[in-house]
Amino acid sequence: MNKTMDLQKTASAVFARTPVTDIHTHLFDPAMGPLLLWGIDELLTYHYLVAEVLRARPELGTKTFWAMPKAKQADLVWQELFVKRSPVSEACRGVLTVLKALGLDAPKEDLTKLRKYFRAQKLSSHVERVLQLAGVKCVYMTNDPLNPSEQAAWEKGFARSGRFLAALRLESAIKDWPQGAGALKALGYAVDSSLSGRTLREVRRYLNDWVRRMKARYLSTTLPPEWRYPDIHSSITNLLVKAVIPTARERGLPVALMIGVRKAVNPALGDAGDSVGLADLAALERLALGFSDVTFLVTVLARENLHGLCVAARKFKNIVPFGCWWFLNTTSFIGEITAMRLDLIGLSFIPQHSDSRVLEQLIYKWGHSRCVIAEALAQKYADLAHSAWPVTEANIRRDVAALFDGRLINQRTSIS
Ligand code: RAT
Ligand code: ZN
Repeated sequence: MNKTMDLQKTASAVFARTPVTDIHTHLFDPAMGPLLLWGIDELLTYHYLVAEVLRARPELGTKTFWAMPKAKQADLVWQELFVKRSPVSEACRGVLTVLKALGLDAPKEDLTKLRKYFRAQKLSSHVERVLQLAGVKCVYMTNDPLNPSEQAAWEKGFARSGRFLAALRLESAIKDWPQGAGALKALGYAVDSSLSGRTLREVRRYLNDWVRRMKARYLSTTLPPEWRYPDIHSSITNLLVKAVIPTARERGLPVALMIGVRKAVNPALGDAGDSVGLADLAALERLALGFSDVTFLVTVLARENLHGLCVAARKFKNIVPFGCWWFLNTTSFIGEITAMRLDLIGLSFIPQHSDSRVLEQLIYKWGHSRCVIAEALAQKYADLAHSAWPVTEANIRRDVAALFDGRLINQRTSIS
């Protein structure tokens, strides 16, 4: 590649042509029916925007907001955050990116017309179009067998789409034990609150059964900032260490840990009510050391933890940092985080996941991420060119594929 070559353009163009594997979303296989959220009302009532509209209307009671029908909530969000103010936040801009990509003229269309457009779509072709516009090859779902509607869909069975892969989510079963015990019992697992040997065996049986049934590719859970390892008094640590990790190891699957969320600090806000806290990464390092043949896909919620996570990954090859999670999924943070990861761990991380909850969000979450990740990569290639290292388009293609095709999920880590 000659020196005048515009690395930024090349990196962006390569990236635009590289289909990504989105390793964490809350989307569902279209065959699972209403579980897959899509359309303008869902986009506007995304919990990120709920938090923002309640700030715009501080006198409005949260209960009053939740009592409104979804379309009315969406009307309010549109009025307050798009009409009365400029929609500058990441989540607001995201809606505009989606509408533009779908060929809709947001400022000229009112919600009625936008609703009409979405109502006219046939879901199967709309899903394909959205994936194509987002440049996404396949997405991982977040699958919880203890969610009654999800359980019913799995038990009934459906023709799986190759685009929607499964990941078994663990909180409902193992967090705040023995809260999950009742639901496990109802499914026929002979657990009790004591975490005795039989209970652990039964939890493992539950995990094995559902990994098999869903063809789950990894097991995942969020963890609070207070999570520690070792910790003989903590039920979640005991369940992780004695049930989840042994099952993952036996089946050759990774465990995804999403650390640093403080759940329901403002319960009235529902999904929008969770907050952030600083994780103890020394606990993660001890876990990685103790289970050196298990891959841990790790994301953290606190910006202050990102550097420590890169350092931990340098020490433990079985830690794979992934994504810019939730409050860090904004263009300014993605740029900063990606540059730091490239500096510290080269190409051995998964730069982003979308966390989309509404189908069309794939378009903006990947659109916005692609721009800044391409910039961060281009800067690295410019540095290499400056050091007289030949940067070729083929090499850029190879690197971008390694970052985004999901291969790190399947990497095997041998015992140290
Ligand atoms: O980013 C989000 O939408 C959060 O509400 C959570 O879903 C988080 O990503 C999680 O998976 O718990
Ligand atoms: Zn999520």
